[in-house]
Amino acid sequence: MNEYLERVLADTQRKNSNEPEFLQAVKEVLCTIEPVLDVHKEYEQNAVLERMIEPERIITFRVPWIDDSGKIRVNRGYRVQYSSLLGPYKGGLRLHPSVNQSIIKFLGFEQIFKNALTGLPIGGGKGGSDFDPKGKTDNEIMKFCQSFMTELYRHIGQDTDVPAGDIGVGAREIGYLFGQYKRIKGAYEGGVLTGKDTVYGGSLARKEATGYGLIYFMREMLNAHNESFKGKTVTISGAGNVAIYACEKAVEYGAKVVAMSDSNGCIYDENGIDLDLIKQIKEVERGRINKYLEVHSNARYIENNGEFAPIWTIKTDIALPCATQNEITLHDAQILVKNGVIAIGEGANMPCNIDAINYFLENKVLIAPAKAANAGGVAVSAIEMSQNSMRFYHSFEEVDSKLDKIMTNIFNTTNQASKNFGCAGNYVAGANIAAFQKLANAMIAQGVV
Ligand code: NDP
Ligand code: 2IT
Repeated sequence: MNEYLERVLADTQRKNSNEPEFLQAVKEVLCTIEPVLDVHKEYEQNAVLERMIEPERIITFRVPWIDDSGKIRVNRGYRVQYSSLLGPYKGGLRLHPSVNQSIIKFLGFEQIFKNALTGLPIGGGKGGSDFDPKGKTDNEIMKFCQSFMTELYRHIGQDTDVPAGDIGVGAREIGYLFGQYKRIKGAYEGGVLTGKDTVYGGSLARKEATGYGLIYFMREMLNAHNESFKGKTVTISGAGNVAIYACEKAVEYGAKVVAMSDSNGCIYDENGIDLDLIKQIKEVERGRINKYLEVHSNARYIENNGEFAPIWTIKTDIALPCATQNEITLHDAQILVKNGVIAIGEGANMPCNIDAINYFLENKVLIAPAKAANAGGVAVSAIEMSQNSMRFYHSFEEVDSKLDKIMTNIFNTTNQASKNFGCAGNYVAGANIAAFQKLANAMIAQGVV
């Protein structure tokens, strides 16, 4: 690393020493952009990195709500408005007990790069709460969402900040949040949230977008290396929104998905996962994945032992981490490589830690990096915003074909950047470099603000 990068990294570490996930995300970017900074001295002269790393604004707030037994509960809410360089702040809301400022900041930081890669007019932000949706009734989810929005509403708007879903937030939660926003504002601002149900303003293909987009990106990446999904074995962690639709499209392209998981354990079905059953268990019943065995007794269930995720010990050609951050460690990467993995597709945000990424790169495993590969969700969110502004809807096929073009374009941009800066085939560096340059140039153009 050059002197500028080292100084910025040291400053960031000093100021955020209690935020490990945030520091990890920053470090991953800083480790890859040196070739750009060597050529473009104006970035250092304009303090581009210092400004890019510091969020424009962080909002934290109290979220009190009353559970079904009448007890008062209190959670902490967050919205990090990271960067408005390219458009309104845009990014999801995560509801999970692990949520804290470090996690929301890492997600917000990555979001600004991802959104830049889409080529659409969206800045970056992220939010959420340490509220645990597991085991809560519909009524409790609604109470929480209404209280959360009663504070958040004053900070968002269709031209300022547009939240959407992430872990624990899907169409049900977005509906409760939207209803409360509309009630407080007394106006129908359709584009203030995305991921809405299609009955009242959501976009067709938003639900499928992140998973399908991941597979479109990987199709291009594999193709560039004379490979494809056809006949390949695939394992997918998670069984949520991203995992389910990645599975659907991978199977459509001729792959055999043999394993999926949730936070308790994974199922292995050598006949190929029955995705309709997974959708029934996860999207309809909101149950645990081991229910799969009640229908397919031939399948195996391997419970998490607490330390390593069992899914990465299963032999596979392609692994798609689609659950959460840091789910693939160096230990997991070593097993995957030993078992002959050829490609990793990051459906989740920051699912591979830095040691795992380096190990994959050293062993010539292709990596589709999260900031590029899972950008399909936010891209269709931006298309949802444009439909809300037009007061007009596209068909499923229209949105899906726009998504395919955007993902193909992101692959081409990423690939080209990796070639231009001497790291051909390293798409982690390519994505960081392409996004960084776009943000840096916009920042210089807009002056010191
Ligand atoms: P969902 O809530 O729909 O599903 C999350 C899945 O991951 C569940 O199966 C869940 O299991 C599992 N999971 C969550 N947290 C953990 C954990 N700490 N340890 C183990 N397993 C866990 O979320 P999404 O599918 O929407 O999101 C998955 C990932 O994709 C996240 O990293 C998110 O940031 C990223 N992403 C999402 C996008 C979107 O459009 N939704 C867009 C781009 C990225 P369990 O039910 O047991 O908790
Ligand atoms: O991480 C992500 O890109 C998302 N959770 C989706 C964000 C969005 O605004 O659709």
